[in-house]
Amino acid sequence: MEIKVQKNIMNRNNEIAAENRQRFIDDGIFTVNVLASPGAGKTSVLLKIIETIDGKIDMAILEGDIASQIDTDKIRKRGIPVMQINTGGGCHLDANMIRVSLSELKPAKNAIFLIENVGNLVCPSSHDLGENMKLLIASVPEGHDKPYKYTSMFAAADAIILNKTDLLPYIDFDKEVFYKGVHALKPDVPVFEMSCKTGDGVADFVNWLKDKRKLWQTQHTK
Ligand SMILES: Nc1nc2c(ncn2[C@@H]2O[C@H](COP(=O)(O)OP(=O)(O)O)[C@@H](O)[C@H]2O)c(=O)[nH]1
Ligand SMILES: [Mg+2]
Repeated sequence: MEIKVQKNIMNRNNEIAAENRQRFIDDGIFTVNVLASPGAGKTSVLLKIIETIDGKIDMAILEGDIASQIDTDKIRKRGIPVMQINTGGGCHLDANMIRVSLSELKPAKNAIFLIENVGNLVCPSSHDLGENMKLLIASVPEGHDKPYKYTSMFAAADAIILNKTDLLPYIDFDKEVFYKGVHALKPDVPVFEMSCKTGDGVADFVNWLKDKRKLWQTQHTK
């Protein structure tokens, strides 16, 4: 019985995700679902993207957290439309939360819409939001073994950022082991090494993101 209820919930989530996806196509909104464990650097990466885009493309941000407005306050200071969803204990965002946020945020046509999901490497990977891509942020202090332990999350990622590379000299992080684990799950996934502290790797990633958006717009929008 419980399994049936769960199946119905997932079916409904997927229906709403499909509606969100259509809305994104209709309005040319390129949507990125940002996934990571707590503290990996999701908000820091969003701030770097905002800084690099520098107002040249409209943006909107949705912040998902169990509690608090902390991340929303950081984004709001940059003058970008932002909304906070507190799940009150829920470990992931769902498609309906995105639908509700769209009517409040009203992202501009052709905007980049970044969704910071709740920090964990388990549940968010299995909930389609209607996004164009899942961006996974791993970070050096978490260790090189994470692709071996959180396989569904790494397998679901369309792109991976390895953040906090400024800490590589201080932490036993074996990049070769990390990349081997990543590529065993997804041989072609792009991986961007980045430090939000020094800014290394930010421009390369944002250029790639802009190219992805352009390609998607030519393929999917009128
Ligand atoms: N050394 C270092 N610290 C970072 C980097 N990126 C983020 N941080 C720090 O890591 C902590 C968590 O970052 P935050 O962006 O809030 O992570 P989130 O919980 O995934 O949104 C903060 O103290 C950041 O300043 C980085 O590239 N290098
Ligand atoms: Mg955050």
